[in-house]
Amino acid sequence: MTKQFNLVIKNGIVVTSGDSGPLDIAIKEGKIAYLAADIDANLAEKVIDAEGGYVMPGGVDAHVHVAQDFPSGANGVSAQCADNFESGSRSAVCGGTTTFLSFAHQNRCDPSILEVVEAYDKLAKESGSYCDYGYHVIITQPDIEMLQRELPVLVKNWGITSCKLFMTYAALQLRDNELLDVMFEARKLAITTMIHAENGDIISWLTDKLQEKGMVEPRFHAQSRPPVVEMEATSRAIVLAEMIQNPVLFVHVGSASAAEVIRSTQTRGFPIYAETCPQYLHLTWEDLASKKFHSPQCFENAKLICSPPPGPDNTDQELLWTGLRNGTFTIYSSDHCAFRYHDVRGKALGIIQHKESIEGSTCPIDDDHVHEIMHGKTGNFKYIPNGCPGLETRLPLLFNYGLAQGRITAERFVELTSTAPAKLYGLYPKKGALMPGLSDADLVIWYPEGHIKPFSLTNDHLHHDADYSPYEGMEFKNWPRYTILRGKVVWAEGELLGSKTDGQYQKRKPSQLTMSAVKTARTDRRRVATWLYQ
Ligand code: DUC
Ligand code: ZN
Ligand code: ZN
Repeated sequence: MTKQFNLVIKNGIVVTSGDSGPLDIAIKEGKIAYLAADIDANLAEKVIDAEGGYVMPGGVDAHVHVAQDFPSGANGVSAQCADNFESGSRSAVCGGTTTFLSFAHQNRCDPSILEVVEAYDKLAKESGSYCDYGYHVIITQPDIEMLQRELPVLVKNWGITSCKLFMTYAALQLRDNELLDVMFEARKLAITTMIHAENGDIISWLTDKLQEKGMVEPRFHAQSRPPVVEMEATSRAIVLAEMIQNPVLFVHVGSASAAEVIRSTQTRGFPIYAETCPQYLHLTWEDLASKKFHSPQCFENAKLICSPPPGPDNTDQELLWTGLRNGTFTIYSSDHCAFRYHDVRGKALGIIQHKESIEGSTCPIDDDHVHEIMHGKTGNFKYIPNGCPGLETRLPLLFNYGLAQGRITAERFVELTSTAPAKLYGLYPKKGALMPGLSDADLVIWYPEGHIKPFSLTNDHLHHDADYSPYEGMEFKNWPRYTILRGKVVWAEGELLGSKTDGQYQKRKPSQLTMSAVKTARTDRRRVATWLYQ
């Protein structure tokens, strides 16, 4: 006899961004069907006993880099992400994430962002995905005619309703007038503008000064970008955004001073959104300068290089935790941007390109030579690709160090990791919610407290293709026990059950958070170019 439900989850503490309580969940045809205090197990083909553990909407990681090349320092060699769609998504589901958004990256030589998206989509289709996924676009060549022609198609045909702009990196950086050009076009279509806010000119100037002084080891990367660099760019982008009334989202906010500017703008009433990431809550300059690795000079410190860098000490960390609690931060994402350490197109570029810049292009750049080259060398931070792995550890870190330590509530955990990113990027309520009939049955179920023996993380626990994690050695007392994607159990008690044909591309709607802001006309003539919209 056909059963009424495909799956019932019993005895869990169900948590949404608004409420939590002891409820059972019934799933039918990939959707949440029913939530009730006691659902009869006989009605289901399969039953999972959550044994008192938390049951939450699956993680939505809104900031992930997979299958992406990054223009890099010398000889035209680009850095390459450690993960493609297959390995990135595999690692996602093993860490409780059921949807991620990654970046289709326009290089300056690409005249069409639609072609960039088509090529990126081909990579996704070729490799397959264990979880659902969607794309943002990175715009580096904002030709206005191209934007006016292609952005509407991007929204209509692809459901891509967000773009990322850079205020740093020579190959990516937009001038203020170019930022305005994109924001102006994006606003017309309710496309969410994501800003990488660091002042590229200050960074280049400080980098040259550090090089002149011979301060080139990986640890000096952070000195080339002190927090004021992020704070200045954040303030400038807010001025631009407010002048044309286009709400923006600041990605990977790493410093308390940038968070303060964001907070005060929000308090003034202009809607600004912000994201922070695990690296800013768990790493500091001190980690980059030896605490984690052998010595301050050690090239291994390159493993922790990301942009913006983490703050100087844990004062910033505490203020960022406050920002997660008080709403300054709308979302918490991984910014998973993994480069293999032992890889000629990964972190090893920091040694290889440094050597080439000194000796000419005689350096062998094949994998056989990487270990040899890296032995005992310090390299140069300016050639090291910026980014760290973190897709699989994103939820466990916030669970163990945020929720379990009382820094955030369970409801806020769900809001930051799932509901708010779904709302911000047009996936809600299909994703990020447990609404009967409306929401996909994407779930993460945690172990009940004390159920697993605390363990110290090693890279062997993880399922990405990176050869390290910045969080190796940290203690975990809980981890996702089950991950469920549209009703299918894809991860269960340490076993990967899903397949790379499970994931589906997600066409997105406009943001639910920024839309209301776009409709609110303000009249402060000191800040707003009101005539633009008359
Ligand atoms: N920005 C990102 O979003 N990820 C890694 C590197 C960077 O600069
Ligand atoms: Zn960035
Ligand atoms: Zn990123």
